[in-house]
Amino acid sequence: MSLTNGHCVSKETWDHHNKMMLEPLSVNDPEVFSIIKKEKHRQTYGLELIASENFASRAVLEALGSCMNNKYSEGYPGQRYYGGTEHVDELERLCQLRALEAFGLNSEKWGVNVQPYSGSPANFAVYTAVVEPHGRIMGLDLPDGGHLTHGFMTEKKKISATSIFFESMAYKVNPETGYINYDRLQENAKLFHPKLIIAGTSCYSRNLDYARMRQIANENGAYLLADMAHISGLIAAGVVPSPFEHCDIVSTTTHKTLRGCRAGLIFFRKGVRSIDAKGKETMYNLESLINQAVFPGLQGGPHNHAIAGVAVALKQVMTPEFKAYQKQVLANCKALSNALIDHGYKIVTGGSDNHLILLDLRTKGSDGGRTEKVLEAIAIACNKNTCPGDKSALRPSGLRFGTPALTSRGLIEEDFKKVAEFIHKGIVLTLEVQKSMDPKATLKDFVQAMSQGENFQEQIAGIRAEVEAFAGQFPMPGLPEL
Ligand code: DSN
Repeated sequence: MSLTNGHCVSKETWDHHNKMMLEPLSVNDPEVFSIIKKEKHRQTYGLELIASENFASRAVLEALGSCMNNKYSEGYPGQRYYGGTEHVDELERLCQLRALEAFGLNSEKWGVNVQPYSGSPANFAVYTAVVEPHGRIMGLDLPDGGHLTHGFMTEKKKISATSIFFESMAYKVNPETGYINYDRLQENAKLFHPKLIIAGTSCYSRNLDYARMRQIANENGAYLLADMAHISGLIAAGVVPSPFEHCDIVSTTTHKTLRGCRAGLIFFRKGVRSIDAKGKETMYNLESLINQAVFPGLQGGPHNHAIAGVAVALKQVMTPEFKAYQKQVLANCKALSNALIDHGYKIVTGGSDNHLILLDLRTKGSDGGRTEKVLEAIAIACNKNTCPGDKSALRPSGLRFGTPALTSRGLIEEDFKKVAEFIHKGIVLTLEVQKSMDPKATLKDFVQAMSQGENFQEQIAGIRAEVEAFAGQFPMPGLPEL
């Protein structure tokens, strides 16, 4: 029914609606704006050492926040189920080209799907593409540095969908050395006959032996998937070995060392897969299997704003500045590792080939949960993590630290020595709090003691002020205000 001027709503309400659609966030939703401002403050004045995180550039965030968010485009370039897709087609093709170029791939031999919403859906798409329901998958165990999506299950429960819908058998690291036990993987693969082996990690500081894993995959007629999510930026810059030479499929997220917005990519081989003794060729058919698994198998419309952000990030990846950045990520990681060793800490495997280290607190009589809480209180963000040989995942004894995010803010080796000092102060304080308590006290009791003791609170406030003053000196990439 018309109220005024032929409208079904009042003119005043309609005018307000139209004004609302044009208001900036700060005016339109001060509540969300203020939460984002607080997060920006946390990121700016804290030390971000979570190995999987990074700071996307301003250009990436502008593309992510663009009108590309508004467009539906189920299907692939040139074959969509929606009209008005000429520009998203152009964007998706550009993103595909850049993805291949960024990793030095020949488009005759490799294709790429740029639609996965992130790394977990990308991996699940790969499994559904090439492994039949309840087919067999082998990945590095989560407590040994693998990822949830690589098939994680415990003795009591299948946790990851990968272990629920497929049969999963983990391979492990040697608990003494912290290095992957490839011999055991080879033996077990011969018994388990996997359809797919995953060469990928979430907390492993050493280079993978892709050639060895290829050999094991070949012995079993298995596909070899590299999940390079953590190290894809390092690979693109050529500062760690590339999996492409040895793998059939390579998946990645785009927001870790690759420094884009949150999304996923799946690279797949094209052309000849194998030639038998009589010279008969078997061709790969991964392109159609993987594309169909992503859409319509698992996903609906691609996130075109994310594809825009990824395309921008991939252009940056191909610059000399990005290569310099990745070299610095490695140098900073070594500096952090060495400085912590100098402070008397044990680093799993004794160091790192990449962007992360795992600090083992067992020799200090503490664990990852307690130290993570104190470090958080002094504005240092990191993860608790199991160490090789940990008996329970409920009390992980390590801390995972990564250098990609702070390196994006311009920190160099000398700065990471300072970062190591702050970490050391946090751990010393953790031990002090622990000493004041019953050794069997729970983590909850620990957090209570930490925040109630006046002396502890004072010390936390003092170190936090130092950390904030230090972190605040470094520029923060991204959008100026948000
Ligand atoms: N959860 C991420 C990590 O922190 O390693 C990987 O997806």
